[in-house]
Amino acid sequence: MGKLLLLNGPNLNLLGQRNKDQYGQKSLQHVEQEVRAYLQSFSFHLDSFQSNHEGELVDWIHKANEEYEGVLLNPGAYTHTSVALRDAIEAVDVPVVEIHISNIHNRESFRHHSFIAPVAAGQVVGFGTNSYIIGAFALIESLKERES
Ligand code: CA2
Repeated sequence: MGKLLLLNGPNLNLLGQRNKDQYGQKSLQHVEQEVRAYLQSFSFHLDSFQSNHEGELVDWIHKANEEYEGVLLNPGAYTHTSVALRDAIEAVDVPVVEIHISNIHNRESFRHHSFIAPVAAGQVVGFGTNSYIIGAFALIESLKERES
Protein backbone atom coordinates (compact mmCIF):
# COMPACT_ATOMS: atom_id res chain seq x y z
CA MET A 1 0.00 0.00 0.00
CA GLY A 2 1.49 3.39 -1.02
CA LYS A 3 1.98 5.88 1.79
CA LEU A 4 1.02 9.56 1.45
CA LEU A 5 1.43 12.43 3.89
CA LEU A 6 -0.98 15.29 4.62
CA LEU A 7 0.69 18.32 6.21
CA ASN A 8 -1.16 21.34 7.57
CA GLY A 9 0.51 24.55 8.67
CA PRO A 10 -0.17 27.25 11.26
CA ASN A 11 -3.61 27.83 12.73
CA LEU A 12 -5.27 25.07 10.72
CA ASN A 13 -5.76 23.21 14.02
CA LEU A 14 -8.52 25.82 14.58
CA LEU A 15 -10.58 24.64 11.60
CA GLY A 16 -14.29 24.39 12.43
CA GLN A 17 -13.89 26.33 15.67
CA ARG A 18 -13.87 29.91 14.36
CA ASN A 19 -13.76 31.79 11.03
CA LYS A 20 -16.30 29.28 9.69
CA ASP A 21 -17.41 31.62 6.87
CA GLN A 22 -13.90 31.60 5.43
CA TYR A 23 -12.71 28.08 6.22
CA GLY A 24 -15.87 26.00 6.73
CA GLN A 25 -17.54 24.02 9.51
CA LYS A 26 -15.41 20.89 9.59
CA SER A 27 -12.68 20.26 12.14
CA LEU A 28 -9.18 19.38 10.95
CA GLN A 29 -9.66 15.83 12.30
CA HIS A 30 -12.84 15.52 10.23
CA VAL A 31 -11.09 16.72 7.05
CA GLU A 32 -8.12 14.40 7.68
CA GLN A 33 -10.51 11.48 8.11
CA GLU A 34 -12.34 12.31 4.85
CA VAL A 35 -9.08 12.46 2.90
CA ARG A 36 -7.88 9.23 4.57
CA ALA A 37 -11.09 7.41 3.57
CA TYR A 38 -10.91 8.78 0.01
CA LEU A 39 -7.30 7.64 -0.41
CA GLN A 40 -8.01 4.27 1.17
CA SER A 41 -10.48 3.61 -1.66
CA PHE A 42 -7.47 3.92 -4.01
CA SER A 43 -5.38 1.68 -1.72
CA PHE A 44 -3.23 4.48 -0.31
CA HIS A 45 -2.45 4.88 3.38
CA LEU A 46 -2.49 8.47 4.70
CA ASP A 47 -0.60 9.86 7.69
CA SER A 48 -1.39 13.42 8.75
CA PHE A 49 0.39 16.05 10.78
CA GLN A 50 -0.29 19.69 11.69
CA SER A 51 2.22 22.17 13.05
CA ASN A 52 2.33 25.84 13.94
CA HIS A 53 6.13 25.77 13.59
CA GLU A 54 7.95 26.34 10.30
CA GLY A 55 10.99 24.15 11.13
CA GLU A 56 8.78 21.21 12.05
CA LEU A 57 7.10 21.40 8.65
CA VAL A 58 10.56 21.51 7.00
CA ASP A 59 11.53 18.37 8.98
CA TRP A 60 8.38 16.58 7.80
CA ILE A 61 9.12 17.42 4.14
CA HIS A 62 12.57 15.84 4.61
CA LYS A 63 11.00 12.81 6.28
CA ALA A 64 8.46 12.54 3.45
CA ASN A 65 11.30 12.09 1.01
CA GLU A 66 12.37 8.93 2.86
CA GLU A 67 9.04 7.45 3.82
CA TYR A 68 6.23 8.69 1.57
CA GLU A 69 5.32 8.66 -2.12
CA GLY A 70 3.70 12.08 -2.10
CA VAL A 71 2.61 15.01 0.05
CA LEU A 72 -0.55 17.10 0.32
CA LEU A 73 0.43 20.42 1.89
CA ASN A 74 -1.60 23.33 3.14
CA PRO A 75 1.22 25.62 4.30
CA GLY A 76 -1.23 28.17 5.77
CA ALA A 77 0.30 31.62 6.12
CA TYR A 78 3.80 30.18 5.47
CA THR A 79 2.67 29.98 1.83
CA HIS A 80 3.30 33.70 1.59
CA THR A 81 6.44 33.98 3.71
CA SER A 82 8.52 30.81 3.83
CA VAL A 83 11.63 30.50 1.70
CA ALA A 84 12.68 27.67 4.06
CA LEU A 85 9.64 25.58 3.17
CA ARG A 86 10.10 26.29 -0.51
CA ASP A 87 13.79 25.27 -0.35
CA ALA A 88 12.86 22.04 1.47
CA ILE A 89 10.35 21.09 -1.24
CA GLU A 90 12.83 21.96 -3.98
CA ALA A 91 15.45 19.77 -2.27
CA VAL A 92 13.36 16.58 -2.25
CA ASP A 93 12.14 14.27 -5.01
CA VAL A 94 8.71 13.56 -3.59
CA PRO A 95 5.82 15.43 -5.32
CA VAL A 96 4.04 18.04 -3.20
CA VAL A 97 0.54 19.29 -4.03
CA GLU A 98 -0.23 22.73 -2.56
CA ILE A 99 -3.72 23.08 -1.15
CA HIS A 100 -5.77 26.05 0.04
CA ILE A 101 -9.29 26.05 1.39
CA SER A 102 -9.92 29.64 0.34
CA ASN A 103 -9.17 31.24 -3.02
CA ILE A 104 -5.95 33.03 -2.10
CA HIS A 105 -6.09 34.90 -5.43
CA ASN A 106 -9.30 36.79 -4.64
CA ARG A 107 -8.30 37.76 -1.09
CA GLU A 108 -5.85 40.38 0.25
CA SER A 109 -2.96 41.10 -2.13
CA PHE A 110 -0.40 39.71 0.36
CA ARG A 111 -2.00 36.28 -0.14
CA HIS A 112 -1.67 36.35 -3.93
CA HIS A 113 1.97 35.31 -3.95
CA SER A 114 2.96 31.76 -3.05
CA PHE A 115 6.59 30.85 -2.40
CA ILE A 116 5.47 27.21 -2.68
CA ALA A 117 3.70 27.21 -6.07
CA PRO A 118 6.85 27.22 -8.28
CA VAL A 119 8.19 24.07 -6.60
CA ALA A 120 4.85 22.28 -6.14
CA ALA A 121 3.48 19.64 -8.52
CA GLY A 122 0.36 21.85 -8.67
CA GLN A 123 -1.94 24.04 -6.64
CA VAL A 124 -5.62 23.54 -5.68
CA VAL A 125 -7.34 26.61 -4.24
CA GLY A 126 -10.78 27.87 -3.37
CA PHE A 127 -12.99 24.77 -3.10
CA GLY A 128 -13.40 24.86 0.65
CA THR A 129 -12.24 21.71 2.38
CA ASN A 130 -13.00 19.81 -0.85
CA SER A 131 -9.67 21.26 -2.04
CA TYR A 132 -8.04 18.45 -0.04
CA ILE A 133 -10.00 15.74 -1.89
CA ILE A 134 -9.32 17.37 -5.27
CA GLY A 135 -5.66 17.63 -4.31
CA ALA A 136 -5.61 13.96 -3.31
CA PHE A 137 -7.00 13.00 -6.73
CA ALA A 138 -4.39 15.21 -8.45
CA LEU A 139 -1.59 13.66 -6.39
CA ILE A 140 -2.66 10.09 -7.29
CA GLU A 141 -2.82 11.02 -10.97
CA SER A 142 0.60 12.68 -10.93
CA LEU A 143 2.08 9.61 -9.22
CA LYS A 144 0.61 7.41 -11.99
CA GLU A 145 2.17 9.67 -14.62
CA ARG A 146 5.55 9.49 -12.89
CA GLU A 147 5.38 5.69 -12.96
CA SER A 148 4.56 5.47 -16.67
O1 CA2 B 1 -7.06 29.04 2.42
C1 CA2 B 1 -6.18 28.41 3.00
O2 CA2 B 1 -6.20 27.18 3.14
C2 CA2 B 1 -5.02 29.18 3.67
O3 CA2 B 1 -3.84 28.38 3.53
C3 CA2 B 1 -5.39 29.34 5.12
C4 CA2 B 1 -4.38 30.18 5.90
C5 CA2 B 1 -4.11 31.51 5.20
O4 CA2 B 1 -3.09 32.22 5.87
C6 CA2 B 1 -3.71 31.31 3.75
O5 CA2 B 1 -3.56 32.57 3.15
C7 CA2 B 1 -4.77 30.51 3.00
C8 CA2 B 1 -4.90 30.47 7.30
C9 CA2 B 1 -5.26 29.28 8.11
C10 CA2 B 1 -5.95 29.72 9.35
O6 CA2 B 1 -6.90 28.76 9.67
C11 CA2 B 1 -7.87 29.10 10.58
C12 CA2 B 1 -8.93 28.23 10.68
C13 CA2 B 1 -9.96 28.52 11.53
C14 CA2 B 1 -9.91 29.66 12.32
C15 CA2 B 1 -8.85 30.52 12.23
C16 CA2 B 1 -7.81 30.23 11.35
